Amino acid sequence: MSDHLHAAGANLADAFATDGAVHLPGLFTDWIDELAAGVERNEAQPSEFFDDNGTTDDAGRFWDDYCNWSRIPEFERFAFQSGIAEVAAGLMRSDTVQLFHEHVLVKEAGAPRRTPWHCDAPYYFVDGPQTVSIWIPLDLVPVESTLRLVRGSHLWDEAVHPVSWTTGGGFYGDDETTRSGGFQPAPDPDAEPDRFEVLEWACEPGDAVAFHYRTVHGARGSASLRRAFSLRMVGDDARYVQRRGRTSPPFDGHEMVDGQRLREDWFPMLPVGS
Ligand SMILES: O=C(O)CCC(=O)C(=O)O
Repeated sequence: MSDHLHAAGANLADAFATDGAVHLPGLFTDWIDELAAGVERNEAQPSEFFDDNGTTDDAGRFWDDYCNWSRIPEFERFAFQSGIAEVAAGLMRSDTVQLFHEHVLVKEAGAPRRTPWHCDAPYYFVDGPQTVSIWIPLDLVPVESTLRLVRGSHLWDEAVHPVSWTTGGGFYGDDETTRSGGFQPAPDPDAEPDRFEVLEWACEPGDAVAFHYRTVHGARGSASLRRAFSLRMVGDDARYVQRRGRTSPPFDGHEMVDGQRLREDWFPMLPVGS
């Protein structure tokens, strides 16, 4: 697996730096069953963060949950034993890789619900040039329902204003949906194809799409079951950032302050180069 990455390592890291997203075919094929068992366990034993995003209709739910790796052994094994940290280190060009959290996103067959265009960084209390989420579909994903990413958007001066996925209102409790406070409204890349280039790859189960926390992304609904496991990691230069409102995940009582590295007892270092 690492051989695959090493073979194209420098090119991939260059593409990640320029585009803010890369497709890594077949990287985790050996881990599909393990991750699928974890997703099943997660659904049977949801956390307080489990959310069906308002999709209660029979057409197919879009549910998500996160921050469960320490109680779901399949997720913990994947984070520490799959070699994913090696991949993250290579892409971020970082010596260290720290686990932020994992996120499961499931669109049941027929789920009409889109994933709105957004970028993750403003929802998080950590930021920096070296960040990466690695999104791993566990099912065949046609291009119509795959993750869609705006090429180069991680380099924009203003991040996209964070909003609630269910209400569309300002995530920090603000009502602004227009440009303000260092944010810009979410783009509509389909309406302006000359302005925005969308990267989107049909995926086999076990492929991976790696993207920067500032890369704007979204997805359409899904005609077929689309289970995805996303592991969020940070590198050497990522630091705690005090946001102007709540964050997602919240991690209540963390006691970190602006400029600190994430505390290692909550956000463990992952093995790199072992
Ligand atoms: O799976 C999706 O539809 C969206 C994934 C996503 O937003 C993420 O992993 O940050």
